[in-house]
Amino acid sequence: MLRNLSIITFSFLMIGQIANAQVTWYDDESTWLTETINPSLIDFDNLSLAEVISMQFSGVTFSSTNTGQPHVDDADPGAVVPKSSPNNMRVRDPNLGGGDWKATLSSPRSAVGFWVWDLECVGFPESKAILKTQNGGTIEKNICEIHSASAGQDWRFIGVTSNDTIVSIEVIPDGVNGTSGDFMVFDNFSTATSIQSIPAISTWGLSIMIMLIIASGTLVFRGKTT
Ligand SMILES: [Ca+2]
Ligand SMILES: [Ca+2]
Repeated sequence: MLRNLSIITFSFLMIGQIANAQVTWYDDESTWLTETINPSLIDFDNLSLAEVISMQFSGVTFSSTNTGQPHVDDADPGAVVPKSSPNNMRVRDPNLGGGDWKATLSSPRSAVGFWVWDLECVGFPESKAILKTQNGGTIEKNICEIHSASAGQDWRFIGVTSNDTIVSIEVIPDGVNGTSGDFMVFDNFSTATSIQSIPAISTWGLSIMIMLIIASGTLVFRGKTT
């Protein structure tokens, strides 16, 4: 009976952990790097100019939503200088020159980071990222809450870590499919394993240990009464 109770408690502990995915957002790459291990960088620099960005990279598939059409672009004299040369990832939308994109992860990773050029939170304050985790559902974040003071033509880092495996991240500039909106360019997309996800494994171990102690206590108790 006691052992059954411990198994049930353990199961609830598992469900409780994965049903409450905790995420942390970062505006600074160096801080994000200290909270992650084994980062893997996609810099788009080995692709051809104007190439559609899709399935070229192991573990990550880029796709278009709302006609974002992520594709390769290079330096734009007087405006965009890639974060890493020669290429960046550009999106387009027939209505405004911007658009949104989605990165779907096929490898189990719990951290994502990327750089965005020309995020404007003055005038276009509602740009957002939509994060989906394996067991924790969908988490929406206004990226202007990460870079509230940003305005215009500079590179800004946006990172996130989770205690749950990340399935996908979608970025939607304010005004997509409207008559005007915030045009952006992206570069240096990274995935990693979040340190935040590692304590969960320790907690699982602790739960298993508690279950074993209770189970062994039950056996001792039974031994004394038979
Ligand atoms: Ca690049
Ligand atoms: Ca812009």
